[in-house]
Order: sequence, then structure tokens, then C-alpha cells
Amino acid sequence: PESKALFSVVGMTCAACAGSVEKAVKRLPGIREAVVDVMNNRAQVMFYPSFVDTETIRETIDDVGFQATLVE
Ligand code: 9UX
Repeated sequence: PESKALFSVVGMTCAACAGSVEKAVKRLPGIREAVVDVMNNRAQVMFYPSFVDTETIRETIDDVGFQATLVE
């Protein structure tokens, strides 16, 4: 079964920022889908919790150069 997580992502200013966040998250194992909304500073991720957890996803977004926080 898959889980869903919503992150606040601070620092994205253009569509290419969102693209790089999506690409990095989708490269992780266990990601079903990642949708990044640059206008609302949000990233919605569907994932398989047996393979990846929210902290790993959060750190991956941080590593791209933004400040990610788990919202729900
Ligand atoms: Mo756009 Mo984002 O030129 O780091 S890619 S601001």
C-alpha cells in the first residue's frame, strides 16, 4: 500500500527549481509519484513506506538546495 506526504518547500523561485526537486525525489527507491507546485511552495509525494520514509524524502529535497518541512 502507498502513503502520501505533503512537504512545504521554501526557496523555489522558478519552474526549473520544481523540476529539479521532482527529478531528485523520483530517483529515490519506492517513489510512486512526486508533484511539485512552485507557486504554493508544496511538494506532494506518493511513496511505498517499505522502501523509503518521509525523512529521507525531506533530506533529498534539502540536498537539492531548498528548505523542506513535512506538512502532513
Ligand atoms: Mo530557476 Mo531555481 O532559474 O534554483 S532553477 S531559480
